[in-house]
Amino acid sequence: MASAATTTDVLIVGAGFAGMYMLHKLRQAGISGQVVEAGSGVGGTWFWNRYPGARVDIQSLEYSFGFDEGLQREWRWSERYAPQPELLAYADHIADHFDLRRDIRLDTRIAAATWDEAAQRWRIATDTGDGYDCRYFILATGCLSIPTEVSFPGIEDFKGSIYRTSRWPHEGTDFTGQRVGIIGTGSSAIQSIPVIAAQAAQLTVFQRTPNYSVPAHNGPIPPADLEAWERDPRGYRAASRDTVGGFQNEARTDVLATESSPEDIRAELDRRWAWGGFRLLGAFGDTAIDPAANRIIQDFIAEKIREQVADPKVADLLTPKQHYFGTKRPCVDTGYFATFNRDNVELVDLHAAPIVTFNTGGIATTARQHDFDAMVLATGFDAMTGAIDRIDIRGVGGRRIQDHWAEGPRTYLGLTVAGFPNMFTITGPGSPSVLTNMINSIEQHVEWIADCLSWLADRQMASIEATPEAEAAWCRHVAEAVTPTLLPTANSWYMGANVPGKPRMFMPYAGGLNTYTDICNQVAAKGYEGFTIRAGETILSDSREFSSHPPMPDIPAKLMPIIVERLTAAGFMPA
Ligand code: NA7
Repeated sequence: MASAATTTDVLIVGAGFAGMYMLHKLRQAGISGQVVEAGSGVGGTWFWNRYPGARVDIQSLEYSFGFDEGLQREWRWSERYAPQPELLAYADHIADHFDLRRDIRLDTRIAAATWDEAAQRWRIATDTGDGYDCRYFILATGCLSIPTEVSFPGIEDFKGSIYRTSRWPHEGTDFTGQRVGIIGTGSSAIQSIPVIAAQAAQLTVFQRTPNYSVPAHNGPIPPADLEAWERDPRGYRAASRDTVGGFQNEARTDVLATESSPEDIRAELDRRWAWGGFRLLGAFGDTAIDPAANRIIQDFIAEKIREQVADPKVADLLTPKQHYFGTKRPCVDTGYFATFNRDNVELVDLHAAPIVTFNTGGIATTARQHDFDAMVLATGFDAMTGAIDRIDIRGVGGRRIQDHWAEGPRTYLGLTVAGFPNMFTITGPGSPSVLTNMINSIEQHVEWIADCLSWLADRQMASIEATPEAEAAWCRHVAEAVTPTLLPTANSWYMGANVPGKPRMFMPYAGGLNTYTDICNQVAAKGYEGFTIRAGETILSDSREFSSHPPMPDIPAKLMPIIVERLTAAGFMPA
């Protein structure tokens, strides 16, 4: 393979926002990069997820890059929450504006990557038979790129059309006059159901688990936000990045729902509901930890569902009861619940009537036959690890990433993996990623990686590798950060719970983007502590420890007993 391989400093997998910004940032540092992308266009998530109603769930003013003044000034979003075509246009604009396409190869998958210890380089193989020889290997593969391989008995017999939300046809679909069925009630389904219902003759929604959804109240960008942004775009972005979630949320960590009066709670939740989107998450400091506080928000949302859905039985079925609010990423909708008031929409509760089989006409549940012209599968993703462990990645000594991650993904800082030198993950497991505004997390990762590679180049170093000790300490910290919260209690894709056989482990870092950024900066400032850095026989640094722990947050006294109990039970504090 070596003779057929193209040489580059850095091979980047994926031409979504992460891969494109990485390429641009490396070029600025004088480092050559090549992006390889499986799709036939750039845009990642926004290239693939073209289902009707697809749009971002973070306000576009914040879900956009801040690294370039010109880009910021010339791009204007048409709505608070941009729709998929506009997000894809933004991705294309970035590719053109920064002249990235000449180093992006489309329609090509990376099949394998092998670390050559002697040369301290990665040997990369594509699915077209050629390859790359590179110093650094960067996985910008996205957290929600690989659809779950759900399969239903008899699905191959179905005579109608089958669509996956995550692989929607580029030419679009026309459901006019059709009977459509949709499986799933996650974010993709909740966004597409109102749009499909408005077009199709009949829409049947097969629901296994109801989800919390808050209204987007989409429309023009709120004037106050636009003014604040226009006054000081840099300051606006910095304020977004200096938050737990990477977006401005008016978080009130010191106000507890369980200590507030019913009138104050109501006023605050009503205000946030009217504003829309994720702002509900920041209302009180105890809802992510204390079940009693979470219950208050659950009851509030249940009431909002009852207000929107005319049939009390349907409203009850649509009300989540099996997980706490916020333990799965809440959905942000436009008219979802009210869609169930339409005469042409039916809700099927899969707990009461499970699917027995697909057949030529449609779906047979234990209750009856449902006939369809088209089926939509909105059944989710093999999140966070799916796109990485489908590549045959072999590190030091030929160790496979799948083996290293057999009990769940292990990383140092969510950026690197022990035994896999010079390999970086952007928004990988162990980083805040999917708990945040992804664009801000991407910016932070790309900038940290580019700084690291420049630092190594300045010192003429050939490789950087997380030590097993630092990786173990980081994994422990990731587990410790989430343990006090309710997050691990849900069967979420954060936990790997939606993929049969996937290890159950909370994958993203729940300590907050702001805290995480501080930790990463401290690690770099200490000369990349927790890494072995070398060129051939020369070892520049071999600091095994990871000592850059965050300061203890200010925790309201009332929550301390719950937190201590959970940390003790999990072995993080002595009994
Ligand atoms: P999600 O949120 O993982 O939703 C998948 C949905 O599909 C969910 O309602 C699942 O029910 C349902 N599902 C999955 N498999 C089945 C089977 N076999 N039978 C019936 N129902 C099934 O994926 P999305 O694409 O909607 O959203 C992913 C993220 O993208 C989202 O969080 C946003 O951040 C953007 P379950 O809950 O497992 O009972």
